[in-house]
Parts: sequence; structure tokens; C-alpha cells
Amino acid sequence: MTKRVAIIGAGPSGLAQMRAFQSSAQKGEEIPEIVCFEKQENWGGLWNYNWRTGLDQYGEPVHGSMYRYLWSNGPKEGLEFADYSFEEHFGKQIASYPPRAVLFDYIIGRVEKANIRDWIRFNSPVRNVQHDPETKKFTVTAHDQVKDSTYSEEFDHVIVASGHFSTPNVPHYEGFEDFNGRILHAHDFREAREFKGLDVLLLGTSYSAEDIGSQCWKYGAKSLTVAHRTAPMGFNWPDNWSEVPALKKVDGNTAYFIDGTEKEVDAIILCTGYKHFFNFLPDDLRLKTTNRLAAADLYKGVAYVHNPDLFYLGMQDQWFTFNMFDAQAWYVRDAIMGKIEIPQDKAALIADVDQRVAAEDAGADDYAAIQYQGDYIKELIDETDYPSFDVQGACDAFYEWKGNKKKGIMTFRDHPHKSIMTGTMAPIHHTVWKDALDDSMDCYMQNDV
Ligand code: FAD
Ligand code: NA7
Repeated sequence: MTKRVAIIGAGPSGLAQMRAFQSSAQKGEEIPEIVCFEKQENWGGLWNYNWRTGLDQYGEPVHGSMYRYLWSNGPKEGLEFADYSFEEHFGKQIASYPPRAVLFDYIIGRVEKANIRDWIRFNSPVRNVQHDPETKKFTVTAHDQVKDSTYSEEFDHVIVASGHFSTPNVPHYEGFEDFNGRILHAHDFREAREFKGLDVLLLGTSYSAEDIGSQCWKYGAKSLTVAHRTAPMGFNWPDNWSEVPALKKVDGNTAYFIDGTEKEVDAIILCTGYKHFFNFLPDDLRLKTTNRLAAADLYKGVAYVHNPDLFYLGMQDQWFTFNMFDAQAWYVRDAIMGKIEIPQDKAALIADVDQRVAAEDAGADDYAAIQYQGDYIKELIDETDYPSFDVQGACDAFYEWKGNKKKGIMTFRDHPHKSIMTGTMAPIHHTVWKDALDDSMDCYMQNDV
């Protein structure tokens, strides 16, 4: 009997999984039957831009957290697929920090070539998964939203690739209910021009705060104030950007900070991160982890220690993205196809996780974290036939990127990097990022290379 495998989500992680199986089939190997359940009407996950916020057309929470004008926050040379280069897709080398539409096109190009769209059931959120310890089968219940009918099917394995940057972590601060302006989470941010001419307060010091603040600055916000709970980001910010200690409360439009300072603000954007949230999974199958590199309870970062027939992709915090999802997907494919043996002894699985947590904790800084995740990718690809690539070169691209951010937080995207897949240097983009207000693919592709 052919095994049946369910993949939940057709974002970059789920698509990597399908491409992994398809590449085996292409080599003449017999692969399991694959069914991918995707809640949205198209593939690409977060990269499938959604103008909606709140609930979608079916009343489901909107998955999308990406906003207009988003340009890659790291160099594309760090995320390039080893089996499908940017040059193969675009027919030429492109600049290093592409806008969202360009990256979406790249992700989709590979799976269109692989011809796997028929494996995906769109508009089909998974509602429930149950595991029967007797038969060792999973029962997946999905909702066909077009027919408005719910049905269940059995699978030998389930791979959860539903992402973890869609359910916002929304703290409350005193006075929010009486604030005379908009309070929103980064998840609901779409159009930076909404904040033109306004004094904007952001909470948080990670990617969302840095990037949403930078967009608001680029599109004409009057001032940006970023409150940190732990430590400031410490970049060399423009003159109308300040970093302040944690927010204490708001009263009317006045924000009060714990050092006794205050600031009049028109809008508050909560860049306070996301929750790993799987409301379709029962307690015995549900991953509970914080957003870290060594995610809890995942052997080799993918196999659920309490039931290693269940896999999770992309659940780690991310320096690396697309090629890390590939490394995981090829590994999971080989585990399912019996080429890699996952220990069935729970203590051994847990020992693997403990060792990963300790290794991450031993790292001193972001540079160690990048190296840690790079080493993880190397470890996985060494065990499969995923095309070997210069992971260290990708780490170096990230180190360069960090250095460029220190030199100029509004100019780091103007730097080119060298592809580790093809060895080609990226061109310098025709317009510096701060002046490039048109983020369409047509405009981006106008580089003369
Ligand atoms: P997702 O992209 O989230 O895809 C998950 C898929 O699962 C979605 O299609 C969703 O609809 C589906 N799904 C969810 N629940 C269900 C369900 N119950 N049933 C069926 N389907 C379901 N990475 C970069 O490399 N560069 C960047 O510049 C970058 N910018 C980012 C900016 C923002 C604002 C955010 C939030 C993330 C950014 N990322 C970036 C990181 C991003 O996490 C990855 O690039 C990538 O999208 C993760 O892929 P994924 O498939 O794991 O998850
Ligand atoms: P992250 O990277 O998880 O960061 C969350 C930030 O929110 C971090 O700076 C936290 O501060 C801060 N935070 C969390 N809770 C609070 C409260 N209650 N008050 C104030 N500040 C808080 O999320 P991002 O959205 O920035 O990035 C997620 C992904 O999106 C990322 O991969 C990018 O590619 C895009 P802390 O340091 O813990 O004090």
C-alpha cells in the first residue's frame, strides 16, 4: 500500500516539502501519495500578499502578516534555493534585496516547474488532526470552503507547515482603551502611507519594529519613537527617530515611559511578535515552543518527539529561510521514505533536543546564532541528496549584511552580495532603497544586467 502524507500549508515550507518529494519522483523513485491542505486560495504563504486584515472572506483569521512595500530584510544570497538559482528563474542576476512580489515570483517559479499544484487543495483549512496509536494512522479533518463541507481522511504521516508569524502576540498597556488614535499589531499593518505626517510609537525591537518603522519613515511619518522592553536596537537612526525605554502607560495621546519621559503620539504599532498557534491540533500533537533556533520538542528540528510520525517544518526563529526549509523538507522526505532512521526511543529524541538547546544557549551573540543555524543546515543536507552548497558563504553574506546595517540602517539594502549558488555578484539596484517608492516587479527588474 502506498503511504499517504498530509502537508498542512503551501507556504515556502510546505512547497519545499512537495518539491522534495517531486525531485525523488523525477529520479524514478516511488513516492507516497501527497495531499497538501492550504487554507488560502493561492500558494506562497506569507508571500501571497493579502490586503485583508482581521477575517478573510470565509470568516477565518487572515494568515498574511506581510505589508505593501516590503523588501527582503536579509540578502537574497542567504536564502537562495540550491536547486533553483535566481539566475535560472529570472534569466539574469538581480539586486540583493528584492521586494515581496519579486521573491513571491521566485518561490512560485520553482514549484511551477515541478508541476505539483495538483497536490494542493486550496481554500481548505485543516480543522483537526487525531492520531490512533493502534492503527498508527492520523485522521485529518479539513473544511472545503468552496463547497462548505467538512470531511476526514487517513494518513500515515502529517507534516505541519502552517507557519508561526500569523497569530499576533498582543500585550495590553494601561490607557490603551482610551487612546485617541489607532492601535494595531504588526500583523495588521499594510500601507505605510497611512502614517504619513503622524507621530508613531512602536513597541518591540526586532525585525517588525525595525522594518515597519523604516517604512513609515520612508513614506513620510513625522516621527518614530521605539520603546524597548529589554534593550534598544542601537542603529544610527535618522533625526526624527528616537529609542526610549519601555512604555509604562498612555493617557489620551500621551505615552509615558518608565524613565519618566513622555511623548505625544498619533498611532501605536505593536511590533511585539507572534505566537506558535495550532488550534487544529489536539494536546498530544501540538507543538509548544517559543520563537527560538532550537525549537522545543523537535528531533533534528523537525520530528515531534512525542510522536515522530508527525513532523513540523520552519518552526524555528529564522536567520535562514528558504534553503533551511529545503534542508528540513529533504530530511523529512527521506525519513518518511525510510532512507533515514528516526530513533523510536523517546529518550534519544529528547536528548537530541536538549543538546540543540544547550548549543544555542552557549552562543554569545547574533553572529553565533547565524553560525548555529548555518551548521544546522549543513547537518541536515549532509544526510540527503539536497544539492550541497556553500552554507558558510551564506553565513558570510549574513555577517556582511549585519555590518552594513551597523553602517547605515537606511542604506544596507543598497549593497550587493555574491551568489553562493552561481558565484555571480549582484548588480547595484538602479535606485537606492530610501528613494525607491515603486516596489513593483517591473520597476525592480529594470536593472541593466
Ligand atoms: P508561511 O509563509 O506562514 O505559510 C504557511 C501556510 O500555511 C500559509 O499559506 C497558510 O495559509 C497555511 N495554513 C495555516 N494554517 C493552516 C490550516 N489550519 N490549514 C491549512 N493551511 C494552513 N523571510 C525572508 O526570508 N525574508 C524576508 O524578508 C522576510 N520577511 C518577513 C516579513 C514578515 C512581516 C514576516 C511575518 C515574515 C517574514 N519572513 C521573511 C519570514 C517568513 O516566515 C518566511 O519567509 C516564510 O514565509 C515561512 O514559510 P512557512 O511556509 O513556514 O510559513
Ligand atoms: P520577534 O522577532 O519575535 O520580536 C518580538 C519583539 O517584541 C521583541 O523585541 C520583544 O522584546 C518584543 N515584545 C514582546 N512582548 C512585548 C511586550 N509585552 N511589550 C513590549 N515588547 C514586547 O517578532 P517580529 O515580529 O519582530 O519578527 C518576526 C518575523 O517577522 C521575523 O522573522 C521577520 O522575518 C519578520 P524583547 O526583546 O523580548 O524584550
